[in-house]
Amino acid sequence: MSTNKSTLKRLVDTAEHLVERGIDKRVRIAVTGLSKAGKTAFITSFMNQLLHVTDNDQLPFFKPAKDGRLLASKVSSYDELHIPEFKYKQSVSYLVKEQPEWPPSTTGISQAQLDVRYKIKNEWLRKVQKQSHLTIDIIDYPGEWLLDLPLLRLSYKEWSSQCLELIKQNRSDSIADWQEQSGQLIYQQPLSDEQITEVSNGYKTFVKNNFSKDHTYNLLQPGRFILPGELEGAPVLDFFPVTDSDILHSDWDSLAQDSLIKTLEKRYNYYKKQIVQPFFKEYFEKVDRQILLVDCLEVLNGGYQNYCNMQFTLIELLKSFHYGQSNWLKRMFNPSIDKLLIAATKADHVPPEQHRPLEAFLQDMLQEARNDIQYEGIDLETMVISSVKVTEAVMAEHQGQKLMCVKGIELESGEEVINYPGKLAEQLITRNDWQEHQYDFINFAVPDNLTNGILPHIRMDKVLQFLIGDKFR
Ligand SMILES: Nc1nc2c(ncn2[C@@H]2O[C@H](COP(=O)(O)OP(=O)(O)OP(=O)(O)O)[C@@H](O)[C@H]2O)c(=O)[nH]1
Ligand SMILES: [Mg+2]
Repeated sequence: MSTNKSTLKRLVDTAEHLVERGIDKRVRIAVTGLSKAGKTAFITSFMNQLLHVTDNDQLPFFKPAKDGRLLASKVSSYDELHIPEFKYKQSVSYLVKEQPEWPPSTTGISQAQLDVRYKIKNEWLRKVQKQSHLTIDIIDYPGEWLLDLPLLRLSYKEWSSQCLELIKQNRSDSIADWQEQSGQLIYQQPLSDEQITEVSNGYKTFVKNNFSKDHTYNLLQPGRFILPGELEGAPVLDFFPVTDSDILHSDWDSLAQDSLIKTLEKRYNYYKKQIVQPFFKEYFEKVDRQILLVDCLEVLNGGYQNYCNMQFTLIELLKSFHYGQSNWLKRMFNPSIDKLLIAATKADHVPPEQHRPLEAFLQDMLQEARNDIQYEGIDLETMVISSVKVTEAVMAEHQGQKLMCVKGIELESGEEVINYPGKLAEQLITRNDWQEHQYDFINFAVPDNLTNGILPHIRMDKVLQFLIGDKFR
């Protein structure tokens, strides 16, 4: 009798083990986006919606929640102890405190881990086990560092040529200073470390100035030149591109190892190998799902050149993440991203009737990349979302016409305003298309009424459904 019992128990244990193995227990999500795209706000809201999943009636399109199958969720302590924890509580407290603010810009890496317990739906699996859990990993990092990803594909010469092109397109005073300084260098001869540091500092100033200048979205690299983090002042950041086209087109093979050009090339390769590669290996290697957040509104405000810059930068970034078998990153790190969501963030700046044209604009901007990725058989969607909705849509008079506008607190003035940002065109491809349209998107502050704990949003339920809905089987 007892033998039968123990056999039965063993069988049940084995069946449960098989069920556990058959269910995905873990999903790692890469939140990608340039600086200020809204990554931190997104992660905060994503966690907030899930942590309130049992009392959250704002998630009609997140099926497992709607079906009442999500039982509980909690922030769990992270098992990779060397990575700092994402400060979720602190992030939410910025939004809900007495004088609310947006959480500050990110300066280092942190990781969040959420556990969700749920009722199993699959009737076969349910015969053995009623419940399971899913662990969700998300990382947050400064957008600037993402800009280094494409460097992994570029040699020093290729990177220098790319820099030269970007400099030609985006002339500025600070580059003129640096070009004068670097124009005097004799690349075929050695240069002292002190002098290399000096010229490199000039290049850093140019990169920093240009980066912070009204979101020009240039692919200015290295990202650590803009935000060095713990590498501030480290010699690994002492290099710069060659932007002299004669030198660029010359043969470097015969140059001495201690020539300036070879030294710069070595430092560039060192930076790639010691800084960029480990960063991406650690944080993007095991990614299952990806969301790319795009701030289309800044671009619409900025005009044609900004549009071209952002388009180029995002396409380069997405290329680095290519999803098919032949991809370099896949070969190197073997990631397996099977779903990509490209989302226009901050949709609460736009009245709802303009969400569709905004999505069309986003689709158009990334048409080429979307085609390539879809070709690889990846599940790809575009959406227009707001992680934290801080405005409301109102009908108001604008230049003698009754129009749908958005009402909120203007960030700059702290005053309540009604804003009509302009009529979004679905296609803004040529310079002429851009000249016909003027946009006026303003930044909104967080109102002081988000105190009930659940952050208002636009389509975060659809985001949850797309990114993790299928994991609750
Ligand atoms: N109205 C509105 N504004 C948003 C929303 N999400 C982000 N913002 C605004 O965008 C700013 C930047 O958002 P973050 O989440 O800090 O952006 P980030 O991508 O984390 O930026 P870095 O950490 O600098 O890389 C915020 O301070 C807000 O002003 C949103 O859903 N609605
Ligand atoms: Mg951030």
